[in-house]
Amino acid sequence: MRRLPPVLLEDGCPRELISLIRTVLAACKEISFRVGQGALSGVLGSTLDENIQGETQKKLDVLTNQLLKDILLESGYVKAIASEEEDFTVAGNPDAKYIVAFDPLDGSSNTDINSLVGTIFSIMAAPDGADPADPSIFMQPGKNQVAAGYVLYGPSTVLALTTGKGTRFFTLDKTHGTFLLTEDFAKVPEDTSEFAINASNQRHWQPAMQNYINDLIAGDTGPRGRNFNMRWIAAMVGDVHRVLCRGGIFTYPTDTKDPNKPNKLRLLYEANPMAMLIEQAGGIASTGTERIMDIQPDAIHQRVAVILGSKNEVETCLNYHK
Ligand code: AFP
Repeated sequence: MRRLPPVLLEDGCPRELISLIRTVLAACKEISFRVGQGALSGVLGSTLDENIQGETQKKLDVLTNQLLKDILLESGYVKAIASEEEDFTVAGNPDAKYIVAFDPLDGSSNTDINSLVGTIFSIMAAPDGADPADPSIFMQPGKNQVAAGYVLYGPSTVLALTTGKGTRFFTLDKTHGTFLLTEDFAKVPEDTSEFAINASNQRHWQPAMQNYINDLIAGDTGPRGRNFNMRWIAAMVGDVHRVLCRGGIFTYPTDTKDPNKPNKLRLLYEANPMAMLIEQAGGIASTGTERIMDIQPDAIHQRVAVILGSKNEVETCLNYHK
């Protein structure tokens, strides 16, 4: 089986970018080990702190953030980082070419129940001569990403990666500590009978999403004329992985549950990297009104509505929003 660096070299990926991706993955291997140790390493449960977004931090949120932050900043390959668990961006090497935004442990509420979690990352080029301490270097649309991926810590540890030449899966060979190519050019099936949404929020959705989901649930008794199944992992990384593997539609739509927080998922380190992986596998990623990767960000922790997955099903959902 082919290892990650030669695969990326064949794609013509710049050596410095490959080194940066390998640096991210070095941290992910350590995270995979710590997550796998579970209760044995005393890392389950919550801290007493909240992050800037008012969410209680799990011990593993703090630990994985520190791991990624230290290894990236020490590597010299990054000009700056932005993390879900950092209030502000952190400056790195002024001479480095790249900036990295990441969610160190997506779905961390799953840690205590031994369910799926993952690390999501997005890499962009820093503007020439930019000040590493200037957060505006991250205010670039997702279409500027040069690489995006996640590492899913499940029964096996799987990397989904794109550098703009398709989406590939690599599986961590834990004996040798190497990521081996296990699926070249993943393709999201265009049609699906599976949807993923937190249905407990139904009464708070906008009418378009209410109508779309009602029609899915009506199945062969409704206008769709066929039955749909539902899945919800409560970790975007797990839900998106399923969509990449066998198709589906995943959405976290706008809702009115908390007027101060109409959207849940973060643009820079959740929606954008997942959108690039999905588009590179032939799917669609939209907010309901625009392509996610076209959004011009205005804040590091900006949130957006997300509708992504199988092309024909996402288009059907978007028609309800017109
Ligand atoms: P955490 O990382 O705080 O657990 O949040 C995960 C997440 O942002 C995303 O990965 C899930 O799709 C979504 O939240 C789950 O949200 P619900 O709490 O509504 O199930």
